[in-house]
Amino acid sequence: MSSNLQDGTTAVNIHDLASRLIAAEDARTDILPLSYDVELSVDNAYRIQSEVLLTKEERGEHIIGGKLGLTSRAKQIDMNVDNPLYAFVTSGMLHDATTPVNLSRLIHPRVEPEIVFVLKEELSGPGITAGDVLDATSSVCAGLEIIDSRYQAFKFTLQDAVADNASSALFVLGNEFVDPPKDLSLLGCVLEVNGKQVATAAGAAVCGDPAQAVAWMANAAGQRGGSLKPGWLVLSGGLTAAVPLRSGDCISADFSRLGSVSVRAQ
Ligand code: 0L1
Ligand code: MG
Repeated sequence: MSSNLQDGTTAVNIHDLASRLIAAEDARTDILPLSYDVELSVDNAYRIQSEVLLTKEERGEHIIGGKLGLTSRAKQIDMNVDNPLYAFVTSGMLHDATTPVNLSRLIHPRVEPEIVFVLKEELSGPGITAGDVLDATSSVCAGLEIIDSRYQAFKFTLQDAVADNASSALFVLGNEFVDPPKDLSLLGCVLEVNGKQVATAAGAAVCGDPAQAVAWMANAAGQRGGSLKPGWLVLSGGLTAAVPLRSGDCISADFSRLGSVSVRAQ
């Protein structure tokens, strides 16, 4: 379904802009950000994101969860924004950690460690707190997200990133699913590339507390009529900067309490 909306002085065609992103993903070719020639509001960026997801659903994928991006204060300052952004993950993005990622499927992938929530109850904003998130969570586990912006050199505005479903591509999960600790901000993480330590972080890197990040998504999605569903996975945001995934790499993240998770590329 296509719709034309007035965005400031610029007519925005949601369907056509979503098609640019889908075409880039299909062709594994990076493109100029949409903001290069279109003025986009955040609301219209989320409409483009929905249209991108609709295309994936028409192709047989289904939404299995949510994800947050721009959750670190450093990244927010970089982008001159005060809030994270949210997007959704589909069945086609869940990658089996024992199978190497085929890099020919991707443009310029990067990997970041994330704490992943498994929900047992719906979270529907407004008014959701970090405590509500923990109550609605059956378990948490270690994850690695493989992001792959459709934009050249990962250069974009907040609106561009929202429209591009927050650079989503693939993600892998660890094997240990544990009851959510009361304070995820203290959870430690070590990121290694080919056995070499490249970054360390604590859960607090994610909006001060990853549960707070998930609460933010429930409230922000609630404003647009959405909610986080029981059974969904929620990738709460990268704990460290994302590192490039290159042929032959093995990237692993070791979390206190959650065990480790790794991904290889061929
Ligand atoms: O998952 C993420 O943190 C991605 C957020 C979108 C922007 C980016 O690609 O860094
Ligand atoms: Mg991420």
